[in-house]
Amino acid sequence: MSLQNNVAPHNLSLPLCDDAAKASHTLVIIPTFNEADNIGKLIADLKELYPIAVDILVIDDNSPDGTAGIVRSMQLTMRGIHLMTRERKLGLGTAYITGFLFALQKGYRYIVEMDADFSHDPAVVARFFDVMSDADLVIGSRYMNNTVNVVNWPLGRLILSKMASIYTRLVTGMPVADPTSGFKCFNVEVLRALNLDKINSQGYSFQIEMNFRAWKQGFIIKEIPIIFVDRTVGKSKMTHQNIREAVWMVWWLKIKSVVGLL
Ligand SMILES: Nc1nc2c(ncn2[C@@H]2O[C@H](COP(=O)(O)OP(=O)(O)O)[C@@H](O)[C@H]2O)c(=O)[nH]1
Ligand SMILES: [Mg+2]
Repeated sequence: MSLQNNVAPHNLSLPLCDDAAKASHTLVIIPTFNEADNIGKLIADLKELYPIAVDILVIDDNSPDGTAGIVRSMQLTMRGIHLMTRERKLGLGTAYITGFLFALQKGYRYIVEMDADFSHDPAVVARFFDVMSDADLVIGSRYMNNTVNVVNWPLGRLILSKMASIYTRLVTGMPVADPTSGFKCFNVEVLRALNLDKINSQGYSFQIEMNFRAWKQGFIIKEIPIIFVDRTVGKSKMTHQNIREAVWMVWWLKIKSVVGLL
């Protein structure tokens, strides 16, 4: 893994940055694999909306389409853009864990997860903060109040996602309408409290596992409604393996919590 910010990955004893100004900032983490046609516009949009309040960290897995090069060129003209590159496609979960460790080391207070493909509207980032004062984790939810706010997904994928939400709630009891959503905002205290080294899941399970562990530790989770729009550029990287993993992972999490081994 090459780290452009000299960060040691997976080192949970990293000291917190004591720069008070920095600690009030928000870091938006964007994992990327072959997002060259999206990443430039997304960074530009975020920086236009939040020129100072938001820093950006892109975790790129050596995308063959040159995603990282686009980020590097934007770093020349814009502040607050960080890039970490990894040798190969290593999965969404480890990408986020790497980003969380960076956020902890640098002393960010709020950490946002966001996809690169414009399924998540950059304007919603500000809305997370309407709720962050009353919550430790805010999830951008497609399925609040028995509605479905998803645009342009094939019906099969929509049914699968909605069923996964119901299944997760039934098995775990966690009161979250959209547990697989990848658009969310953590207070840094949640990341500090969770044992990030224990989290091995990828894809959808990763989102479920983060929510479950936070919930079990007593952190307050709230949801805000979002409209999820399917990507118009590039391809989905989620696999059947990601779906299978989520099916057993919810049981694994439930059993571990029941026997006190979470
Ligand atoms: N760094 C990294 N990013 C990934 C990986 N898999 C997916 N992503 C990124 O994670 C985000 C969500 O993936 P996407 O394929 O859009 O998932 P979908 O919306 O569920 O179809 C996108 O920004 C992807 O580029 C991975 O293995 N490594
Ligand atoms: Mg997507």
